[in-house]
Amino acid sequence: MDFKLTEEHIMIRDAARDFAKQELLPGVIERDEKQEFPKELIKKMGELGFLGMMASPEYGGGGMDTISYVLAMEELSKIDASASVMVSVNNSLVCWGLDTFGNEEQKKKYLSKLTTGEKLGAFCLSEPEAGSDATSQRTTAIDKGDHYILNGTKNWITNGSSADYYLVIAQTDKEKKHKGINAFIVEKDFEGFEIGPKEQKLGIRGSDTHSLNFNDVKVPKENRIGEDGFGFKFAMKTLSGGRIGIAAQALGIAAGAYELAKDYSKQRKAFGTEICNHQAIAFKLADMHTQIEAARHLVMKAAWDKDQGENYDLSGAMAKLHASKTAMDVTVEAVQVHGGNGYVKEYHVERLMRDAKITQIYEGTSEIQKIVISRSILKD
Ligand code: COS
Repeated sequence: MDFKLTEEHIMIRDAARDFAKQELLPGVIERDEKQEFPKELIKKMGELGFLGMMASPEYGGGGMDTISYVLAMEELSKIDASASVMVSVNNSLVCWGLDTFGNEEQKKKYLSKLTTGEKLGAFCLSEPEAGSDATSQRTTAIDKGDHYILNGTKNWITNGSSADYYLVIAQTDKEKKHKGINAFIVEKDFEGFEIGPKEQKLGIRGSDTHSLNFNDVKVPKENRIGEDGFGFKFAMKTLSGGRIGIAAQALGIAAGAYELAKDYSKQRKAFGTEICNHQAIAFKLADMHTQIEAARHLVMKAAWDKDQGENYDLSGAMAKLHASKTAMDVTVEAVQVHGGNGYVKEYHVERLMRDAKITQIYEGTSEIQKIVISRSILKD
């Protein structure tokens, strides 16, 4: 066993850390308040290679391993989880999905633009009545020979209005249940595609989340991903990797809040000494650090499994379950360590606490992760 990072990993982690401090930290409070994220920042992330880290170099990707990706995700998430969710969706769901299951034409036409930040992607599975119960897709894709006609609504879509290309899951043949589901690439300007209102959210407020409507949207057959009926497997396989990215995001939120709390405790004085000298605070920091280290090991193990070609459904689900709980626990404690200052925006920890909650919900709730974990351990 070797717990050491390679020099290349350290370089990537440090580059992400510098970018987050220099480019994401200024304005992070205002972006959260206004619920916006400037296009130029997305472009910059693309130019620096953060949007297509693991994708094949022949399509403009960085060709990096999953360890590099989670290291970058952790660093970006310490500062701005709204930026990191855009990075995560574009990398693990959209680029990875297309790189792994798309055909040559789809990769040339779409992937090569998504890896560089020229275009941004979104992943559209959830519906008003199909969140956790993902097989119950109501959006339909009727086969019309050389094209499909899409009708329906998708909900809570990250990058909802800022994306250019949307991977959309829809039901082609209801009789066949999940085996009758397909995945499609939909372009923003396809006729009948409509972006619904922006959600007003508790956290990750900089990232734009929308519902989407499909009204007789004509999608060419060449935009279907994989064989007919492959859509549900496509979604499940893609989400398995996505969960590692979200676990890394949760880890970063926790680590960011912990670092702020530790620094604060060394400066703030009460009862004649820095508050870190009080066991009440020191023990909180000890618990936070231990939980974060455990989460980091689970995240790294899941990333390593993926890089080694091992099955990562179980390790990814465990990483997400534990890291997202850690993000909640640690951010709540970080606010407590900051006392009254923790409750105001300029100290950042209240935002991290609000951002943490979504990691227990999206890309499979904690309860869904427990389904995946329990099924996996009980099948042997
Ligand atoms: N990789 C490949 N295939 C998978 C898979 C995975 N990780 N997980 C499930 N499948 C396949 C199964 O093998 C099965 O195919 P076969 O019938 O050919 O064997 C098919 O998918 C259906 O699986 P299953 O019967 O287990 O479906 P369930 O309805 O019981 O649901 C869960 C399984 C709960 C795990 C799934 O619905 C899920 O992950 N839901 C959460 C979705 C989600 O993350 N939503 C958030 C949206 S993104 S913000």
